[in-house]
Amino acid sequence: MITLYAYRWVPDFAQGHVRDLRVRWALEEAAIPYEVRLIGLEEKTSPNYLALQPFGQVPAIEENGAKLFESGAIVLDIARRSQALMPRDPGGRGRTEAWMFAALNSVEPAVASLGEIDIFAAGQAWATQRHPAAVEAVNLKLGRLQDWLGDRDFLEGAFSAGDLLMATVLRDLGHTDIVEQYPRLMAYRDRCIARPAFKKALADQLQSFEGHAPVAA
Ligand SMILES: N[C@@H](CCC(=O)N[C@@H](CS)C(=O)NCC(=O)O)C(=O)O
Repeated sequence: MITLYAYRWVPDFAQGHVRDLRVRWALEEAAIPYEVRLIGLEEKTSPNYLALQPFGQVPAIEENGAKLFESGAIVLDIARRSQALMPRDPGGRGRTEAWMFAALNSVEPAVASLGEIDIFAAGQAWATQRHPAAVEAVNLKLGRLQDWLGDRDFLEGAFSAGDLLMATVLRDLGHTDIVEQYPRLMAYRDRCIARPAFKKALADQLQSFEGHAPVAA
């Protein structure tokens, strides 16, 4: 049985966006059962946890003694087990992997940079100055992505792990209205997150925070 490590609690802005969501979603799509081990934020840098996730982050998984970290690597591992996330033929596999890398390495950095500016550094002089260029960088990626999508429902025919990761990255722009400026991209994101597996994964992550807020000293 896979054990997924996730946080017991995170601040409101992060709830529903913590990256164990990607793993939960992939496991739901693949219909692979799993259990969740919730850790406190203070536990993420414990020697035991660092042996599992060298950077003290979530997600990480353990299965029969085998450990894996990085949401992309874990989703890839799950995708390799299920045609619900990745076709069997080498060409189809390659295209799925390319879109997984594209989501995490070509689109997510621009999205994360804007999130850093808007959420973590809001109001700071450097952030205000950097904001227009960060928005432009996101627009550049989203425009290209929308062009690629054209009339497709998904990036490559059927839904795959590439769509799963791309949709989670697009969701992280939820504090802005940028995706809404790209109607086909917005429809694509909404098509992905309308999937029952996503809804279950999201509900499960949100549910895990309930009753776990830190008590003020
Ligand atoms: N590249 C890593 C990033 C993981 C990551 O940033 N995790 C966040 C939660 S979404 C975290 O644990 N943050 C706490 C920290 O960095 O100390 C992955 O995709 O797994």
